[in-house]
Amino acid sequence: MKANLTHAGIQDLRSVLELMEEKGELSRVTGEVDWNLELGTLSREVYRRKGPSLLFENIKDYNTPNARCSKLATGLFATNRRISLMLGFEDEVSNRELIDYVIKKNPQTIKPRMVEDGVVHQNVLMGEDINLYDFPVPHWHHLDGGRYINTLGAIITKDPDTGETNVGIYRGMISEKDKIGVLIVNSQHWGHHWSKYKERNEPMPVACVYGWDPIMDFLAGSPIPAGVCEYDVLGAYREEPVPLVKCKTVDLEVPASAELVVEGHISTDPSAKVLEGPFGEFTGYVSDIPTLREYIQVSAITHRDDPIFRGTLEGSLPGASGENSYMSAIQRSAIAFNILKGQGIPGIKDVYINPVTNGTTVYVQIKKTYEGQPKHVSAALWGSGAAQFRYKNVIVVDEDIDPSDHSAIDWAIAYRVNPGTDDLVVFPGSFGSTLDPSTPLEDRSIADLGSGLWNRMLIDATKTFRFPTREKWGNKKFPPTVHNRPEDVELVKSRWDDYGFTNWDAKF
Ligand SMILES: Cc1cc2nc3c(=O)[nH]c(=O)nc-3n(C[C@H](O)[C@H](O)[C@H](O)COP(=O)(O)O)c2cc1C
Ligand SMILES: [Mn+2]
Repeated sequence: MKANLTHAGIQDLRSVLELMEEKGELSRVTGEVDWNLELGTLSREVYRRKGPSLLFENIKDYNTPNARCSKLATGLFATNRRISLMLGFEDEVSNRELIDYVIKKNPQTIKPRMVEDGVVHQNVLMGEDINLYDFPVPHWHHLDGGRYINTLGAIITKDPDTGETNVGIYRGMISEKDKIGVLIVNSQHWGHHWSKYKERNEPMPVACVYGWDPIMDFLAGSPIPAGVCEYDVLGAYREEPVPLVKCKTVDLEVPASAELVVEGHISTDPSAKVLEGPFGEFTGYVSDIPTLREYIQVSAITHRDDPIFRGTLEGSLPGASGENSYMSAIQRSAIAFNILKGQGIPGIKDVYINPVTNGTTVYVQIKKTYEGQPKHVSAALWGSGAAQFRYKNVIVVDEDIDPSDHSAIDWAIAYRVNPGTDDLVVFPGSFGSTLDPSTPLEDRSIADLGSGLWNRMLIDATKTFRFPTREKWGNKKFPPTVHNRPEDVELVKSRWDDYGFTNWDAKF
């Protein structure tokens, strides 16, 4: 299936919602739904049933004629078919085709273009008019510390030294009508910027963009290398420059046809803190406790007429993974592929991530030509900045094992791994996730360590080259498997209709 390379027609969130509706991938929720827990609960139940993306049109307290914002879109990424459509394919393509497309596009760039004005500035609110509670931000999950406004918002910041812009997704919770509490992890790109603003003792300007071409979110939620602006990569995906407008109160640029933008600053005053957390995280576990953290002091809100808020229920659970999980599985596989190729490791055949781990576990299929190759793979992945929060477990398999087939993986681990040898390698004290509940709390303290610490694991489930060859195994180091010989299969196939099976009408 060919990608529609011009990505034509997708200029904003609305055109994607239309596309999804046309393709039977969007359901409007017309009955009243409460933003308070009901909307999140319903989202989970829709994920569990592999249901459509949703446009909520009747949200409690926001369904009055004078409501500033009455709609919320969610679930746009929660299947590979929807990701395929969003990237411009006509219908669902295979996991591998998606990954190949992303591998090709992620390293490309086209610079954005500035435009004078855009519909994002149809409404500009400042001063007393600023009220985040005017927007139907859900209290997604009962264990969340509050209403998380930043779940699928693209957060824009600039490097104060180089002026480079970064676009990333980082959680944020409404704490007052003009304050969003945030969790800044130093190793994330806005964290790099934040460290520099702190050194300068200057507040960091921030813009939060909700609802635009979803490829923006697809890239903002993924580790595009530091110093590469996600807007530039987005331009390459669209094959045209991203049209940006200047913000009203901060020196930052946002897409001209975004639904909603919140502008503000994060103060470097150590006493400027609000309570943030806990949050139902991507791991499927609730993380941390209410903690005093930095906040975005809102200086302006701008939005289109009749804006559509964009957000998502976070948290992967077996059988009920959401948007972040699906998009991460594709992006993190493609990024791993690019890292391995970039390191010049030969024989990389496939990379697979099951959405439920968001990339915490990654399977790499290789054509093995040297014994140290699986270690070469894990070292390259763990040495990359993209390993923040990801690639904790690296499982390397041979060519005959389909990395997306769990029965094949289980078989390889059962019979190609000899625990107690270097088939199983643990790399302790590496940088890692602050959110993994299997890691002790003291190793997850951002305040003390700047980031999390992770013990990482390689399972080398490839056939070892260390055994001697044996003549009766055809001069191989491993015995032959009991797969049928092709010539025997041919015989059975040719005689299939003669066997006279009763009660079974299978065709060969
Ligand atoms: C829905 C969603 C929510 C996310 N929430 C957070 C978050 O709260 N904190 C965080 O550090 N990363 C979060 N991420 C992951 C980051 O977006 C990801 O690491 C990305 O690479 C950050 O951008 P950067 O590489 O430019 O720093 C989230 C991703 C998605 C898709
Ligand atoms: Mn970045």
